[in-house]
Amino acid sequence: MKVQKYSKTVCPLDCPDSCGLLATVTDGKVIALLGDKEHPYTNGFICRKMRRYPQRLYSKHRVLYPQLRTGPKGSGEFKRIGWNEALDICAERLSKVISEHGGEAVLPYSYAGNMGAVNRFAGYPLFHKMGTSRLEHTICSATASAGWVKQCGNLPGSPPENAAKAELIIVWGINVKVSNVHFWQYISKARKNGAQLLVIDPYRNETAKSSDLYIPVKPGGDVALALGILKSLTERKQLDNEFINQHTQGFDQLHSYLAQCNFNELEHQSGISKEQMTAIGTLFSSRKKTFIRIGIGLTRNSRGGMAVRAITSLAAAMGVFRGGEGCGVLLTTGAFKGNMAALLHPELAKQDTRNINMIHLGHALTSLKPPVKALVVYNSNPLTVNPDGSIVRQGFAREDLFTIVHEQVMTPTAYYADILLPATTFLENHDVHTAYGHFYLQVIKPTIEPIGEARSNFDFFQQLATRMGYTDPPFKQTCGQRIRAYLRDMEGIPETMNVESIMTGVLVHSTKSYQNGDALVKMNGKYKFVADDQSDMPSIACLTSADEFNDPDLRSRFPFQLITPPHPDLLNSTFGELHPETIGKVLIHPSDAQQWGVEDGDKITLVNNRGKVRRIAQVTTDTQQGILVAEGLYWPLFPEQNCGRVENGINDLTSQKLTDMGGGATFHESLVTIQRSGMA
Ligand SMILES: Nc1nc2c(c(=O)[nH]1)N[C@H]1C(S)=C(S)[C@@H](COP(=O)(O)OP(=O)(O)OC[C@H]3O[C@@H](n4cnc5c(=O)[nH]c(N)nc54)[C@H](O)[C@@H]3O)O[C@H]1N2
Ligand SMILES: Nc1nc2c(c(=O)[nH]1)N[C@H]1C(S)=C(S)[C@@H](COP(=O)(O)OP(=O)(O)OC[C@H]3O[C@@H](n4cnc5c(=O)[nH]c(N)nc54)[C@H](O)[C@@H]3O)O[C@H]1N2
Ligand code: SF4
Ligand SMILES: [Mo]
Repeated sequence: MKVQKYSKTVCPLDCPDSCGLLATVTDGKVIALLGDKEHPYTNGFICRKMRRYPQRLYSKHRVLYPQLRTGPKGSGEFKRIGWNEALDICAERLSKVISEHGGEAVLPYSYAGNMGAVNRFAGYPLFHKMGTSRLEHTICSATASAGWVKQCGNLPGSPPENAAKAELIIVWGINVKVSNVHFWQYISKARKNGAQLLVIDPYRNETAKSSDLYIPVKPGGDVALALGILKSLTERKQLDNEFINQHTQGFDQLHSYLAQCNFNELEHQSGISKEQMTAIGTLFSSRKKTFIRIGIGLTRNSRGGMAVRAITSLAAAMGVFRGGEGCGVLLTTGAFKGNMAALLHPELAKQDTRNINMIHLGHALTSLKPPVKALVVYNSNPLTVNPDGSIVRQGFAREDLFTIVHEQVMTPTAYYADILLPATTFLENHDVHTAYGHFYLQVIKPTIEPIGEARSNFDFFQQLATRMGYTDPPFKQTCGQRIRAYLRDMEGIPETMNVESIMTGVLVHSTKSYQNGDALVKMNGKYKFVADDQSDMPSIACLTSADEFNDPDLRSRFPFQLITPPHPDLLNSTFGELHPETIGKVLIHPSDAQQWGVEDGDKITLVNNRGKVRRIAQVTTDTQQGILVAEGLYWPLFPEQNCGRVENGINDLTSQKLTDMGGGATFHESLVTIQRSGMA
């Protein structure tokens, strides 16, 4: 007879929704994943990617046991070894690098393949102890956060549920229907009651297609657009003066700046006419209950931090931060604040060591001095997700670089490992999950036994630390002990709960989920139009110039602006192995297609000074003239017969240039040109 059970867990992927899941387990195998009906935000449904997760769990691409490289770097030729031998080799090689070159010659590389707090940060205690170089985790939200903090301090984002009662919802630089699907339920509710949905994005994405008004801003043109709307509202005296007087400071300075700003320049930078800016302003001022959902997408360019600053300044001047029914501004929720030291154990570090921005991985592996001699990768697939891919590959191909990769599936990065180690998935783990798109927290227990010889990040790093001879207390902790230490004194936990009750797996709603206005009052704070920190950035939101897009030398060689947003089938590069033959599409405007002799369905090559990549042209007015859109970080395994594995991906075209704030990546600011197939 079959034994069937249902188990609650949480989606571990780097998605704002952090869904509550219900796993169906038959005879020890997960056969289905559904949305938890008792999780108010998940509301019983999940995205199509995650419904396919059981396929990924048991896929032939899963890494099942430790392996040692036998062929050339990148060949994927390995032999099976045992965990004991693997740990011995790792400890021996890392110790040798440290004794010959110092701890800073070791670079840990990780990101958010697993958002569980313990497993995400599991490597830190060991790397602190070893005195390795430190990776700056800037690839995703660092710019957005820096822009937010500059103007809003530690103000949390509004509860997404507020949007259900809004009269106007502005979706700014986020493809809600793809990358934040559960927010759509509140948009739908609001629209049933007559709300308007305004979408601001360089291309008509899935969300824009379902909107009432779509504004095709130029990539990086959001500062000019936000300031243009604000200028027109200021001139027509339609600001929320009461809110400005009570809850903000420094508006006069922005007001003077706006007065001398020229509409021609605002139009030029944003691509949006003064009339349209005025129309948006009218919509804004006529609907008191406005909710603004700001995406991270609009920050992945050289004006990205400033864009968040300009949009929040617009929101503050219109009193949207007042909160209350239907009102709010949400970038990330900031729902809980746990004891990070209990995860990272910085006290184990004897001294500060050098910082390496992950965006500069290519540089770090090829030309940094003193060089990186050992690399430990977990929770990430840098060969696909990191910008300037061809340089990153050059680094990974170095014979003198010792590379450990701890992975679930055979990713492009895994191919380049010297030692490849099998990682468990969240279904095999113990952990705790918070979210950046809602206000819930939940502890998860393993749903099934580990598959093959997979081990969690936590177990791997604890065992490696022991092998290295380290005996400090953090290396003797169990996973449960570390979760408890993190939860102790966490901000946002209701007084009626304690660590042990949370450990049972109940759903916890943050006490920090107040309205923005309340938050300002509770935190005794004000929205600061004039930032009071001492950085070299301008103190108010203002126009700045683009980096790559304004470079005349590059523009004359590479006439198209390329943006590279997510695809609904992938989560960054996760799930790539389920699409082994997909090279992905690139959207091109019909007039560009005609001028360049490109037809719908043609395989074209996108080229720039950094690399080239092939994509299938989709000729459509969903994009603007001069703007190419390549959705999805595909890593095709077998694109064409006899072609073998393809190494390059869309990030061969993106650069190691940094954003204006927070040291983030300019994923949506690359110039390229087109070659048709055969010309490549
Ligand atoms: N299906 C799916 N969901 C995902 C992901 C995924 O890969 N696939 N990734 C997850 C992760 S890690 C993250 S960080 C989030 C990211 O999610 P988002 O915050 O949505 O950010 P992006 O995905 O970079 O881009 C979103 C939108 O920003 C637009 N955009 C690009 N440049 C500009 C600009 O200059 N101005 C404006 N106004 N818009 C611009 C893009 O065209 C795109 O429509 O999504 C998460 N969810
Ligand atoms: N061009 C372009 N590039 C981008 C983006 C873009 O919009 N455009 N988006 C960027 C963004 S927002 C982000 S956040 C980054 C994301 O970059 P990454 O964090 O690298 O994200 P993924 O591609 O999802 O790769 C995560 C990997 O971790 C593995 N993994 C999952 N769980 C575990 C675990 O428990 N243990 C171990 N050892 N491994 C695990 C998965 O199998 C997967 O291969 O990509 C960035 N790259
Ligand atoms: S990827 Fe996002 S929407 Fe899909 S199940 Fe996970 S948290 Fe939910
Ligand atoms: Mo991200």
